[in-house]
Amino acid sequence: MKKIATVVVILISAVTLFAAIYSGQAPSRRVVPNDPFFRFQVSFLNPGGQIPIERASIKPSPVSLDAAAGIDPDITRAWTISTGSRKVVVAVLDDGFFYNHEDLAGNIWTNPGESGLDATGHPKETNGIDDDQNGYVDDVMGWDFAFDDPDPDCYVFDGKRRDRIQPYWHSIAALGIIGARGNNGIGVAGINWDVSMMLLKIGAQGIGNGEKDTARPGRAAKAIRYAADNGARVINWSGFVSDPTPEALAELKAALEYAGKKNVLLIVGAGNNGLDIDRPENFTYPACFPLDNILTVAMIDFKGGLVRYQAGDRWLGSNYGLQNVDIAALDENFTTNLQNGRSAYRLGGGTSCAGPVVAGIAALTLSVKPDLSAVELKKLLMDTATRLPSLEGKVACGGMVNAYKALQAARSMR
Ligand SMILES: [Ca+2]
Ligand SMILES: [Ca+2]
Ligand SMILES: [Ca+2]
Repeated sequence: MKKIATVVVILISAVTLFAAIYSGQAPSRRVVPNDPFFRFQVSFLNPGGQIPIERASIKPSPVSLDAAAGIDPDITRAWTISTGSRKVVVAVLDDGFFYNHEDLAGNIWTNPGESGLDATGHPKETNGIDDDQNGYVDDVMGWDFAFDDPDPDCYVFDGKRRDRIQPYWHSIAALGIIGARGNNGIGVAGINWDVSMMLLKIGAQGIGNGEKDTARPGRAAKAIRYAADNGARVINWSGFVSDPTPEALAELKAALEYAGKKNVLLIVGAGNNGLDIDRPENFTYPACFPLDNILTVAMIDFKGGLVRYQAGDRWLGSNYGLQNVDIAALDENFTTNLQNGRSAYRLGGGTSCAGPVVAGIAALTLSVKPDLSAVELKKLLMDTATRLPSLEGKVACGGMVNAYKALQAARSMR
């Protein structure tokens, strides 16, 4: 209990701390950060009812969410236990990153072997030497597996050069949900106020020029091996490979098995097609590999239902499957974005945003108990999930991720 008291005292000096009393429950504490847009982060703290929020920080457009109180991952109570650690490394696989974002830059991973000065006084990150001999030259924040260079930036490719910033919300949202700097008076709070996010770029707009991107599984496999070899414990990949060859699938699966041996847990979104991905005709990868170091995430709405919506004459929504989908999380997250080349914030959704919620909570759990194995971490997250009737028979644990319960469980194992 001593450790808890210390954490709480430190937090009191840093943030607003107040007691909330629920009927029939003991008073419980919540930590609310000072980030100005935290008030729109209903996916972290859902008061229920009709909730007015904005869709974006630039050109605000109000939207009203119809919510049921308590449908959230209880992150504000989890923060009484931990707000994260720079020691926990989360690798993010995506198609290019805006790492200079005002609310992300402080939580980007720095490769210790490629930072500081070399023997001749030159910065290791730009000296053209593979200082840590990991096979990658000047890989200070990760790697660009699309262009095979050390800069995992978010530029479009016109066939010859990279010259225009890509307004690509997907990767920026994933980073912000997992680890936007918290309680810094800027923007939003990530699930981890402090964390190290390794940037692994596996594709870019323009690659393949509209043809099938057959090299994507190979790039992803390399990125997964890189993450496992360079200290990541969690990988977030809000994506899938389309129409892979059997050889490409085997290569990808082997990389994930390798990562599993190094205790790396892959968090992946279940996909947004509204399909039962236990049916072989709907299999999607990496979500459907039968590996115990993969955690596949469905998306739920603010009333606790599996997301389902009509698009034209088709029904879309969260993919599901008792075998291949493990847990659920809220998908609509107000988080970091890039707009007109500048740091911005907006509402993002889809299983691409539900996945990072679980990845963020996995990292937060490791900040409390770093020596959990990948399998133990997956089991802990599933065992502590909040059961919801809508998820029975749809996802393996029948529940939505619960950060507070996960961190309590991790703490009790210390
Ligand atoms: Ca290197
Ligand atoms: Ca170097
Ligand atoms: Ca912030």
